[in-house]
Amino acid sequence: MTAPQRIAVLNGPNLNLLGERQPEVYGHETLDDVRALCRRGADAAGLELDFRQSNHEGELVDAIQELRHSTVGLVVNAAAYTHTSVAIRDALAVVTAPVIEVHISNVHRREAFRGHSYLSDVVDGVIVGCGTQGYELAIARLVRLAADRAADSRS
Ligand code: DHK
Repeated sequence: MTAPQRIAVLNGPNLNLLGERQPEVYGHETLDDVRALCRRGADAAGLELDFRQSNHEGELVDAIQELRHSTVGLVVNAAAYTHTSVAIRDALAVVTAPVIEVHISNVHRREAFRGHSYLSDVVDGVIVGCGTQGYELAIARLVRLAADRAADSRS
């Protein structure tokens, strides 16, 4: 029997404070609410969920390296590191599974420095400004890509 397939969701700095942090920008849902939302999407597709958050760049790099061959898809909200981290970009470039970058807020309607992402051109898709629903949309996309890949490998 093959092991259940896994989808991973990585969250960067300050996202542990969702619900408390600038609710006018990030909304009222907590990170646990986001985890539950992701779990529903993964469960519906029969996938395991690996959901993590770190405030530390190196820990995020370690997590991406650890997950690089072991997931069917990766959702990443690198938060502020999106706009600064060549290290996270380089780690994501090695991931073999599809990666979707998510931002809760519409980064293009905020300070100019948030308009640039070091990650967007090494990932497969980007979802911004859809609130926490962006995670749900990202998981739906990864499930679809995994199904397409499975169908391709059978043909
Ligand atoms: C989250 C953050 O913490 C910010 O640093 C980014 C992103 C935007 C979000 O919208 O999810 O600029």
